Amino acid sequence: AACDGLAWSGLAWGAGAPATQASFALDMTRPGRRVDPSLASLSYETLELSDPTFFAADNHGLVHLFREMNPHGVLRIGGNTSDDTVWGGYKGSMPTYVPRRHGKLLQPHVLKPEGLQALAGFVRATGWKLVFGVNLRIGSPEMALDLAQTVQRLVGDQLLAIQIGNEANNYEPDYTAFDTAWTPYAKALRAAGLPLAGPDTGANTDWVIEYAKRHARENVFLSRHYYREAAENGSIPDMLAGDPGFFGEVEQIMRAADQYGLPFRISEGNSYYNGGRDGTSNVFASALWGADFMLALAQRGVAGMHFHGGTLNSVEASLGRVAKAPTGGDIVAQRDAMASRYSAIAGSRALGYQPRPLFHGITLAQRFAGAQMLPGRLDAGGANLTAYAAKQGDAVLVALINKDAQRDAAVALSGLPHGAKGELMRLRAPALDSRRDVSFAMDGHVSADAGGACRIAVPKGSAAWLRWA
Ligand code: BDP
Repeated sequence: AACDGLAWSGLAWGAGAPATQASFALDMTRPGRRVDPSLASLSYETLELSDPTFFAADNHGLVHLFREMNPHGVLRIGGNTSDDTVWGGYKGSMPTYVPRRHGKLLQPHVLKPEGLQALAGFVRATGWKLVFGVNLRIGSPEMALDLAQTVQRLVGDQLLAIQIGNEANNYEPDYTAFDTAWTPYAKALRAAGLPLAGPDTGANTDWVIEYAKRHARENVFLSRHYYREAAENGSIPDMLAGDPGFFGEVEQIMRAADQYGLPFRISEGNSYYNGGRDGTSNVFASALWGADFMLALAQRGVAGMHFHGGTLNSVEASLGRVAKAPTGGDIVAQRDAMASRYSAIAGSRALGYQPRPLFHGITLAQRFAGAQMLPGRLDAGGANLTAYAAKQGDAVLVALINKDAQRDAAVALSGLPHGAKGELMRLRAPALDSRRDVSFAMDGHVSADAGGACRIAVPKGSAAWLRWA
């Protein structure tokens, strides 16, 4: 059929091995969740604000990549360094405070007003909304209020919420202790009319549910973090195997979120904590992981996924470590070395910025923004293949993500609008461990037959995105 010929053209197939036969049958009759336009979002350390030229309106390269990723994104500022930071604009007294990371005593970072002013300009230039984290660990609601009010004054309507504390599960013994520490902050911030979100816990689903029960009315969204594992345990096969257990937790949280009418956001996360894993978090496999992860979240109704990243310096500092960036190589390698392992964006103001492989996976999933997810029946034929579909106005979207390192897949799609014309984009790279030469680009047109069927080739370690008009 015409559909086969076009879809299969121009693809390099593996050495003779026959493709795995897979099928994906769309069900147009039961539309599911609507994908929030802010699905593709980012998270950065508070320490990033110590360089007021980084998040700045005239840091054009960074502004451009944010806008390219998502014109409706949300920037979350926080991480460990939010709880290690004192607000330089605060004139009152505060408790004596010595942050500790991995047993090491640290000097608190001082956030200067210039950093916040520049951030406000960056937020305006990108059109992104802002979620800003204040220091809970220090136990000073007064300082947090002063900081949050300053943020609100500078950022205005683009301030989506203030979060209180980062992963308090790492320093409070239990939920009750967290709630007790959180309450005076929340009272002060609410009294000043500031919007709140939380609990921004690392991995405690029960905290999110308890928080929803107690505080739903005081919050604009619910949040927790996600990392698959520690960097030491990371690998490409492990990352691409997926994490089905986590989606069970997402479904539990979504039941509470729906009950209380609040959106749920993964306010920070990435493949592997402890800064990400070199050769895994920063190679092409992470693009397939990221696209699949975002769409699996969107299908369950999660409003936003904030990929954590930023400079190597600030992420290493968040772990109580000092960065030693490798030097040398061409400009691409030099920019790559500036960024934390899992960052979706690499580079610096002086060297220029460039998308990491993950960035391209994020933009694939973000093409579902505003669409309504559709259920489908997938028979992956034994390959590590995932499939998603959605309705976007009159168009139907399909994503086919072949995370398999060995098996090319031939996917028989059915249930498409009869005779529909489709455009095909492919996300690919020379290999799963490629650090560069990743592309997400148009690869021609395909049309469904009179019965609404079409076969699409998805080579191993690649993804296809289709839009049927
Ligand atoms: C999270 C912290 C963040 C770290 C990250 C990591 O919030 O500050 O950079 O882990 O370990 O728990 O990579």
